[in-house]
Amino acid sequence: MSLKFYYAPMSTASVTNLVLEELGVPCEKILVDLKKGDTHKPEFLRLNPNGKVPLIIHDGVPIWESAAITMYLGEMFGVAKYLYPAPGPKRGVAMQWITWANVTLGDAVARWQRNVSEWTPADHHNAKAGAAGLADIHNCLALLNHALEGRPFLVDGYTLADTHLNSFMDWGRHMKVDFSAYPHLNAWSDRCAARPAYISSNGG
Ligand SMILES: N[C@@H](CCC(=O)N[C@@H](CS)C(=O)NCC(=O)O)C(=O)O
Repeated sequence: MSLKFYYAPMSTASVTNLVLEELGVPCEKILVDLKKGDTHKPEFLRLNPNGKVPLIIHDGVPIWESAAITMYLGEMFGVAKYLYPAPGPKRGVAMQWITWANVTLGDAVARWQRNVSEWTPADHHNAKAGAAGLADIHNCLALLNHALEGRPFLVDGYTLADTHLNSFMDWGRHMKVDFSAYPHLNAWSDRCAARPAYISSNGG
């Protein structure tokens, strides 16, 4: 079995890094420099024409998009370790949360960031669109807080759906999003952060 993982620190690849840590699957990690434009070089684009990390190559086959990677790695390596549900409705619930993280929450995040952050030129900013993105982030966090009321994790015991979605919370805290109104979410996030894989991957 060969598994390569192309990553950059403080990027969407952090989600995949945590997933791989949880699974304990041996892989070759390949650091790419986003500032130097490594993901737009021909040798990288041949593997991922989308020009982004994360990218994994499993037994010679490139797979990109973090949600697909989490679900794929869960299916391949997570079921036997009770970190990903076997095929069936609970698998569906895990896929739902992973997809929701990238599509619904991810869209709100992208609209907020595009309109306020220093990574986008100031003349591309639209304050009202940025505020609407942030409001939608809070709608998502309220939904998640409600879903976690009275339950320890998203699907029965801890799964890679928790790993994946909690990684977005780390990013939100890094970006100084106010989480004070979401006690169930915060308690869940603390449970996720107590995992040995999480602690080791964060240098704790
Ligand atoms: N939808 C993609 C987003 C990946 C993404 O945006 N990666 C960024 C880092 S956070 C990247 O590689 N950017 C390099 C570039 O666009 O030049 C996923 O979830 O994998």
